[in-house]
Amino acid sequence: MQLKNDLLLRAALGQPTERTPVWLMRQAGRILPEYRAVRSRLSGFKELVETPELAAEVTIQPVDLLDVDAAIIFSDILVVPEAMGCTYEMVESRGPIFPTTIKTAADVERVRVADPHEHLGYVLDAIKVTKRELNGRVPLIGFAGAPWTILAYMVEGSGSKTFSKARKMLYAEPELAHQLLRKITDTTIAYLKAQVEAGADLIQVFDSWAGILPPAHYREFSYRYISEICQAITEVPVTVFAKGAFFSLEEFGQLDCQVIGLDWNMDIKQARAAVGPNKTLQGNLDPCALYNSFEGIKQETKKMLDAFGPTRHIANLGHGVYPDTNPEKVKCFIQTVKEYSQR
Ligand code: 1CP
Repeated sequence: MQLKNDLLLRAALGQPTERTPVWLMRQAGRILPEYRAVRSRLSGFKELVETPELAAEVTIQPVDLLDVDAAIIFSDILVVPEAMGCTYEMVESRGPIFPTTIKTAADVERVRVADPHEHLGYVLDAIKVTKRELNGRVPLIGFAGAPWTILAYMVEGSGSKTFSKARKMLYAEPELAHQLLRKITDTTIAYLKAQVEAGADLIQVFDSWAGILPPAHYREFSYRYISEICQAITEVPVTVFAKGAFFSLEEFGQLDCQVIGLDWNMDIKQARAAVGPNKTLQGNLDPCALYNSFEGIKQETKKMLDAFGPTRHIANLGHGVYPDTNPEKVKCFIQTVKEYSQR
C-alpha cells in the first residue's frame, strides 16, 4: 500500500520534505472527548487495548481530529511484561500495578521469552485493522518500551519517583538484572519484528526511565540492549526516545537507528552537536507550553522550528501530551508547524 503522506518516513531517512512532519506522543488518549466516549463504554483500559477494532478506532481518532502526520498504535509498553508472565492492572487515575513483582533468581527463571504471535496477537491484529482503515493516509508507528524501562516496572511493581527497588537490583544483583534484561530484549525484538510484519511503518523505543540512571549504569544496563534492538530492526526506521538521557546523546549518534527523540530539557543546538549530523531529531516542545495562550504557543513553536532547522526534524512534544490539555491548543501547535515549516 502506497502512503499518501510519507513525510514522517522521509524525514526519518533524512530525505527532503515539503515541510516538517508533526505528531504527538500520547495523541491517542484522554485529551480527546471522542476517546473518553469510547473508553467510558468499556470495563477499563485493558479492554480497549485488547480489542483490535476499538484500539484501531482510537488510534485513528487523532488523524481525523488533529490532522497529525502519523498514527501510533493504541497500546501500552506494559503489554510486554504481561506477555512474559507478569500481568498488570490499570488502576483508574493511579496508573499500573503489578500484583506480583520480580525479586529473586527463581522469579527471573519463571519469566518467559514470549512469542508475540501467541501472547501479543491482539496488538498485531490491532495493527492490521488500523492499517486497513488508515488506507495509506499516514504512516503507523509501532512501539515498545526499552528493556531497562520494562525491568523497572517488573521489579518495582508500579510507577515510582525513584524506582529504587529496580535500581537496587543493578547494584546488588547485576547478573540477575542482566538475565532479566536478556529475556526482555529477546521478547522485544521478536515483538517489534512482528509489528513490522503486521504493518508498522516505523518503530519507536521508549526509554521513559533512562534519566534516573547514572551514565555508567545507563551504558551497562540500558544502552547496550537498545543498541541490540536497533541492529535487529532493519526493515523500517527506528526512533529511540530516552527521556532524561542527555548524558548519552553522543553515544546515541552511534546507534544503528534513524531518529533520536529529545525531551524538553535538552537544548536543541547542543543536542544536534552531540548527536552529529546523521540522525533525524524528534521533539521537543515542553508539554506545558500548550497551557500558554494561542499566540504564546505559536511563538514557542516557531522558536523550536528555527532551532531545529528545516531538515532532519520531526516535530513533537518533549514527552506525552498531558490529559488536561485543550485539544484546540494541540491543533494550534500542529497547524503552526505545518504553516511555518512550509518550504
Ligand atoms: O485509561 C487511560 O486512558 C489510561 C492512560 C493511558 C494511556 C492513554 C495509559 C496508562 N497508557 C496509555 C496509552 C499509551 N501508553 C500509548 C498510546 C499511544 C499514544 O501515544 O497515543 C503509549 C505510546 C504508551 C506508552 C507508555 N506507557 C509509556 C512510555 C511513554 C511515556 O509516557 O514515557 C509508559 C511509561 C507507560 C506506562 C503507563 N501507562 C499508563 C500510565 C498512567 C503509565 C505511567 C505510569 C507511571 O509510571 O507513572
